[in-house]
Amino acid sequence: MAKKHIYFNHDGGVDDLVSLFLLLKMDNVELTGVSVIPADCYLEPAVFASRKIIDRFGSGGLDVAESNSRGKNPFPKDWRMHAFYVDALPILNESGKIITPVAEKPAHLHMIDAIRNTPEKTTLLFTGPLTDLARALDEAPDIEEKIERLVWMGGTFREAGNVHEPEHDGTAEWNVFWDPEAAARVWETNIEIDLVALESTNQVPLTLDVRERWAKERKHIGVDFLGQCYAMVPPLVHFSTNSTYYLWDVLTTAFIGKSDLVKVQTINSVVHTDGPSQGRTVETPDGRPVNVVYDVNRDAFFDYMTELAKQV
Ligand code: AGV
Ligand code: CA
Repeated sequence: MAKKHIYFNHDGGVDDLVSLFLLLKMDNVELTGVSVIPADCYLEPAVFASRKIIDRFGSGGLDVAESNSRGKNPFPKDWRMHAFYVDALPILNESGKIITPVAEKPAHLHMIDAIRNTPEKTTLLFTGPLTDLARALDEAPDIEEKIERLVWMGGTFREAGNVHEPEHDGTAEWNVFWDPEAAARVWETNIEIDLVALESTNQVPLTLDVRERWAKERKHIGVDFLGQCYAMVPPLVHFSTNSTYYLWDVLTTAFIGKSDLVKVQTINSVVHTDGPSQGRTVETPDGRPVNVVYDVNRDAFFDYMTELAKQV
């Protein structure tokens, strides 16, 4: 089987870190690099957790790059704390040592090297803001032709986003809102973009039945890890609130490993970079095309991620 070459840039949330774990378990994926941007996380615990996940569940050969990018609109502190909880899980600290090193270069330069040093084209998986990609493209425009595609969790084409902040109208999704200019920069390129937007993830909230399933199957160490991680964040019970957790990034990652879990449609769009709608992605006939996931086989998705977790 020809493996896909994946470079993964994430922002240390529970679902970002679970995504890293699952990528390491996909037999059709070769990870060529991992980097962490301090958007929906604090950098230090997110990098520690990433290195420990690679140690525990990977097969070596990777380092983890730290991003020095800064966003325009910071994430809420409560959410950024999640990386500390994952980093502290006993299963990641059993060995008492960390082997996977921190890369010498910052994330955007690390990614340029990884793309240039991989003979095949690289698929980029981004589950946080696009800042490091925008910077890499400015620094090394030559990498564009070696990018197979960008698979990104970001945006929404509905009225209601998930940003509920002063001076904003609520139409944006957080990964765009953190750095709208970066998304707009990537929109200017000819890179093929597959988008998991908020409407794509509405069918995969964290629910109690999913938690129960992972609890029942916790004899598998990887399934127990899923259960421990998703014990940290609030599920959908009666109605969706601002803190309700969806499997945003995990769906995006599953799309890489098994694209027939979802249906995709092409939408032409632009990114708003200023004012009360900053970070909003809007459909417009003369906008740039993106392939948006609009339907998910929910049961097959949860089966897939749970089976991957049993591969430990
Ligand atoms: O907007 C979704 C993005 C995803 O990349 N993140 C979380 C996922 O990693 C931001 C976010 C939105 N709502 C959240 C978020 C919440 N309730 N808790 C934590 N992060
Ligand atoms: Ca994320």
